[in-house]
Amino acid sequence: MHALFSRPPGRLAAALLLAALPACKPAGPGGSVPTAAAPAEERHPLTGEILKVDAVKNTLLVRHEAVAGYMPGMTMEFAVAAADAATTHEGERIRAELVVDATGARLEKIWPVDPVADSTVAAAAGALRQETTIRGKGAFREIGENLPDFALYDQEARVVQAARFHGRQIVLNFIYTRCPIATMCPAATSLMIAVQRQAREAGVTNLELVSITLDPENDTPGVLKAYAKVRGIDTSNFSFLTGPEGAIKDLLTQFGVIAQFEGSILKHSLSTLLINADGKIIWRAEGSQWSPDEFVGRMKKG
Ligand SMILES: [Cu+2]
Repeated sequence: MHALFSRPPGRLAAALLLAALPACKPAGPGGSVPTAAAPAEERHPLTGEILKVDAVKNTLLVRHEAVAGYMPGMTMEFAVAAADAATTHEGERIRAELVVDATGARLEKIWPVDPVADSTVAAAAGALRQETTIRGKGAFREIGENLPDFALYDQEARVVQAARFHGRQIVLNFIYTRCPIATMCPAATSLMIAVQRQAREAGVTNLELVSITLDPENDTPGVLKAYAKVRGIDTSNFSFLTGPEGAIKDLLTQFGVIAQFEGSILKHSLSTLLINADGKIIWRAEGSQWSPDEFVGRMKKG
């Protein structure tokens, strides 16, 4: 009998108890007790220059500008994700989100700041915007039309322009790294990997696989790099691209992909396109039930 009651509370019970604590309210007027505020997470935009990358400790030493309303400019070490430590380099200027919580200060959402790269990406985004507007209802690119021009960042934070793929056959889709639905983006990425392998086996020598993020707000170059690394993806001819939200929206319009946030879940459709070496769209498949043969069979070999 005693054993029943002397058992320590289960983990769940303990968690519930802890969760209930901060909700305790003073009973009434005058009974107000100063409660230690829950260790709130603060987020501030930060810009600065990387002085040192430590890819073992996963830290960046950054000489940063003043963080409005938070701290003056100084040189400070920040924790970062392993992929960010692997993507950034000394001497690089970055913009990031400074996250301060009970565990310390870290940088998230790290983007390179390079005037030349940024102006290339911004100019392409502007042209894409204009073109999408001009095409209006005809923005959607049918089979037989060309790949639109774009400039985005890849998983190494390098600028990638559509022109780079000229003379290459491309399989292109849109995914996002946080997609929780196994039959959607994770399945799409598995299919892309299968296409990559089967095309190689079939003797296709000029294939490029391109996955553009649907969620550029979260999917920075470092996040995309981590996504590829965790899945053991061979990125020698498989690029993960991100960039300005506007440019990605316009590409979605032109490629006929629907994506909309509902709370924190991004509801989206899936399309995969095959573009030939002349930059012409020659095939597309919807959803994630297609077979890699559909694509590999339509590729030029040798
Ligand atoms: Cu998805």
